[in-house]
Amino acid sequence: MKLYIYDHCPFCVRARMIFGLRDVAVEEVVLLNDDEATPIGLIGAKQVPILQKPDGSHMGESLDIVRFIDEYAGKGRLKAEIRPQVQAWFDQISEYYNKLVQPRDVMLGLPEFATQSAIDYFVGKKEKTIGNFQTNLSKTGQYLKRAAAGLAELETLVCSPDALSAELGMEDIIVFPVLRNLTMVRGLEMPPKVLAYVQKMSEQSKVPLYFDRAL
Ligand SMILES: N[C@@H](CCC(=O)N[C@@H](CS)C(=O)NCC(=O)O)C(=O)O
Repeated sequence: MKLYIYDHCPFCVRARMIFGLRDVAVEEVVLLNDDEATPIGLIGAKQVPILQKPDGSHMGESLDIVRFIDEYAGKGRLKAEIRPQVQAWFDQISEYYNKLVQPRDVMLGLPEFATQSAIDYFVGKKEKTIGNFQTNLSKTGQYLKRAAAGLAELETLVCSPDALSAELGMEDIIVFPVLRNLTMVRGLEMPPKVLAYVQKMSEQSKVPLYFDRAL
């Protein structure tokens, strides 16, 4: 199977996680961010992740890919329920998440931004939503304060380093990708249970963190 991704894409991390967690082999293909022809040719939309299934057909939508591979692997099933407090936590990160992460995405040397035109495509698109990247970078301190309050709430919801809830589930699939991306923000301090969870989930899912290149 092949999985078309961008490294920075949290929806792609959802899909990457299930391959790691269930130990299913996959070839990851990183597309350039301004490559519209490939995804549109595969699923009719400029969007990743895209999975090429064993029968050669293609499937989009991260959660559909997660459910498909979870069933395909045949090693138990992810718990479907998401606690309302976890959903509420996820819903409030939009206040600061994109503003902290998107300006940094293009500064990390990621393969989807290997060309200037790929960087320009992303910056042009995302600045329409969050505003100027440099301005957002200069406001890092204020976003970090909000992030710290959010992470303190999440700390009370972490059951163990192995899974957010008592067993692996969709909670992990929605929460880990955004925590993993926040590891690219220098100065962001994760409370101890959240940090242990992120490190263990990165190992279990085989999705690397960004701590070593945080900026
Ligand atoms: N609902 C989709 C959302 C996927 C999505 O929004 N992917 C982003 C990357 S994070 C994308 O491909 N955006 C188009 C672009 O960057 O031009 C899913 O869960 O797979």
